[in-house]
Amino acid sequence: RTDEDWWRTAVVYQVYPRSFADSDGDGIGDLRGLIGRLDHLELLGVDVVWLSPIYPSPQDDAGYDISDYQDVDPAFGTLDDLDELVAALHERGMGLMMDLVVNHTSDEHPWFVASRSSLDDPKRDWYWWRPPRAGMAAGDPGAEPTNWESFFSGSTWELDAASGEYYLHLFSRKQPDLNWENPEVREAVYAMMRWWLDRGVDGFRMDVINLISKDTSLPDGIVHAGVLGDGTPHVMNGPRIHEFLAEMHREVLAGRDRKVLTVGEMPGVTVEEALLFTDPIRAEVDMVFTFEHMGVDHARTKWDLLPFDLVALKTVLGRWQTGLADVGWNSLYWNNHDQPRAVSRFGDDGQWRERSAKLLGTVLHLHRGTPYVYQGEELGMTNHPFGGIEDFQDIESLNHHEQAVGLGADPDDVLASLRSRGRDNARTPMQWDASPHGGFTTGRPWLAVNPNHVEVNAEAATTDEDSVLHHYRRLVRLRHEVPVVALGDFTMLLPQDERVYAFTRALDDEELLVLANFGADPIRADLDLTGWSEAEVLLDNVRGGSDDPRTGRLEPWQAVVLRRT
Ligand code: ISL
Repeated sequence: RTDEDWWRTAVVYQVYPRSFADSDGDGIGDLRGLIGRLDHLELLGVDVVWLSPIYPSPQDDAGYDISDYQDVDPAFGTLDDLDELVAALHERGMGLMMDLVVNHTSDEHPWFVASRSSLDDPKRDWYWWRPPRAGMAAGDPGAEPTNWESFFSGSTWELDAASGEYYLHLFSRKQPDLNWENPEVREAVYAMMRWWLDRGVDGFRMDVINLISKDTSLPDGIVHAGVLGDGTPHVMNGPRIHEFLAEMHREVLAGRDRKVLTVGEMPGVTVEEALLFTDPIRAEVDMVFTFEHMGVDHARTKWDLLPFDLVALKTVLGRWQTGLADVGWNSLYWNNHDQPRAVSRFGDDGQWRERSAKLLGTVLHLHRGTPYVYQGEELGMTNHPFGGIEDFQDIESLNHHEQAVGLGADPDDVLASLRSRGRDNARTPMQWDASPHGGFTTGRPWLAVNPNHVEVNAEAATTDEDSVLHHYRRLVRLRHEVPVVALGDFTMLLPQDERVYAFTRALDDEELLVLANFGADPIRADLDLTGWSEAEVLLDNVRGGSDDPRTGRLEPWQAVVLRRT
């Protein structure tokens, strides 16, 4: 792939290796399992695979706590397996994007082990060590250097009794934050990235990369609830973030023999910031993952459930489309390993599961940007019917449950939000067939397979031309073959309509109209469609509907793409 801009028409598929395919029966997915399933990705037609972390890790945060950046965890396989995966993907015309987790390491990484070993170890300054708050003794309640709350509950500071100092961890206490102010840290990360590129990988998905520059004065945060404060304004998009990313680009990504694809995961990023991050002239990253549209169904925290609001969703996505229309580039996603399943969240995972899954795919893939498909999304996989707390495994859910119940919340309410929003929903094993454990493993899966695998599985979807899978395959093909899908201008229609998602795309003399009914009742889109009565129906998720969608009449969860020239 030599064309510098090939990625603008690409579709990325995310593999969460622990839950994709298990080749050796230990109940944990692995690289050989993935290699054995590449036909599925080739059928879908995706261009790039983003692989969630496979590095050696104590697995405190399912691999996002890395103890060695340049090896493969034995649970997932070996470096030889990784090389074989790269070769097998390249042979099929696909690329591999590695997960780059460099805001923090594991506390078991040799860098941190050295850093913690003594106050004057050469690596002491590679992490954020601070003494207790002035006038307080180490370990006193409130003696932490700031009042910040971790993303995974509790303080962001952990006391190291031996030295009497605290280290910063924005996530779990086993994920100490690296100190990017130290140039040796940056060079060590760049060297590691170059090592992976030399090995043949094609890109990086950069985990919480806008957290690497922090306000070094470490101010306390505002307390919204409980006793801990919100540190995020002081750690997100910090003062040196653009400098660090431009340096990384210069030191690692520029001047390679081929384009390296990059996407920065950036909680709290605004569209104004994203414009800077993705402006090609500035040479930082190709695109960012915004979280803004993931916030349309909750209040201050992800656990405070709100009903899904289509108008809010359109407002956010429309603003990102407009904001990055001339400069910069969008990423597009509904799902990843941190989010509940989109069909359960924004669609209808009961009677209209297949149709609403296709609708969601249509709406997303017809936006301008690079679409990401998360494993199982292409099957319309749903949230899991979790029971009690013993069914959950994710550290974010377990810590939140413990903290919230400890502070007196009603355990039933806490469980209800875990069932709706917990990350384990995304992490139940891939459903390959109707056999026990869905064909994911011959052993005992690390997390239970959704009982609906008997019906919802890749084998059944492959043979059914009408399946969600084949609909996604058509969406990928449209992006590759119809230039207006990848590159056309975007115009939102009916922004205040509570049921219909409607927009146009235009490139040269070609125009597309997308109409989608987010609901189980038929509806007529409130648009003047006189110019569209002769349009070609490029895609429709309803077979043999009773009305002509070119009139604007839409059946339950119907989504159509019309084309005119
Ligand atoms: O903003 C958040 C509030 O809960 C979180 O969504 C957080 O920003 C997000 O979870 C960051 O995700 C990434 O980094 C984490 C890891 O657990 C996730 O799996 C990863 O995608 C720490 O590495």
